[in-house]
Amino acid sequence: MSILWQARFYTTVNHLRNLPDLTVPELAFAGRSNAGKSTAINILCNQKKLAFASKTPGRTQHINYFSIGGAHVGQHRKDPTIVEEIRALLVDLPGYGYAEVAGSAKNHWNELLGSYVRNRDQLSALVLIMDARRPFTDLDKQMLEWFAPTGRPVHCILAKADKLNRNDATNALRLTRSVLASYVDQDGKPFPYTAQLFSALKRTGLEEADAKIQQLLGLDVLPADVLSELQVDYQPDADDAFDPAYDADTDIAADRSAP
Ligand SMILES: Nc1nc2c(ncn2[C@@H]2O[C@H](COP(=O)(O)OP(=O)(O)OP(=O)(O)O)[C@@H](O)[C@H]2O)c(=O)[nH]1
Ligand SMILES: [Mg+2]
Repeated sequence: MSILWQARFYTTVNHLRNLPDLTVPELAFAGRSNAGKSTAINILCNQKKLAFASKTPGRTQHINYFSIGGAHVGQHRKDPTIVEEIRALLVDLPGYGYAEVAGSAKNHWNELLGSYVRNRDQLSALVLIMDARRPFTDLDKQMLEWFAPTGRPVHCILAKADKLNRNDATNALRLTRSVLASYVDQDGKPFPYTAQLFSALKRTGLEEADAKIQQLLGLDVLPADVLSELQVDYQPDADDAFDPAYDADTDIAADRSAP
């Protein structure tokens, strides 16, 4: 069982001014419309209808937030989420590149998405979901360009890998990694960018994605309050101090010869 299975719907936002004021780390799923963002969230969180997935592109039109922590797996959905116990937020972003969206709505989305990924302090990492058959469309590159100045990690998920044969899937992954490697900072150091293949249909790449997301959100370590409880309150006294004249061999020999 993954901690992501605890995910619950938290809020939906249509304007940046309404973004939640929690300070916990956020991880956002970005990608073209129909790439498989909502489906990936559902399968990672082991819930059929957490995020709306649909055959109709442009289904996710607002920024949807899901909380991790603050509720248990199997808790009734009418039981309130304990906000103070939320440890992280997953964010399902509206897809971009959907041709049939009217001009003004398209501008609204682009502005919303651009400002969000560039300016959201809590945004610890981006999961960029791309159709494995056509990674790195211009809009995907635009997304990376927006986010790159933050220096924060990006994990690319090549979704719908079931639509490719093994050879083509391997090539898509290789191509993706080489594009990612071309992003370097002023000192020539590569950005923390990673990639993997994924299929919601076949459930391939699920464990890898789950582990990566937990790591990016710091959920793979115990929370600070649990850690501090586990810590033994150890204060070395003077006798414990290291004595440079101490010779372990002599000590052991003396010990052995003792009656
Ligand atoms: N074969 C296959 N189909 C998938 C996979 N992932 C998603 N799909 C299908 O792709 C379609 C779009 O999936 P969504 O998850 O709604 O896509 P989205 O990125 O959230 O789209 P928007 O909300 O429009 O931005 C649905 O019909 C899914 O069933 C996959 O791994 N394999
Ligand atoms: Mg969606």
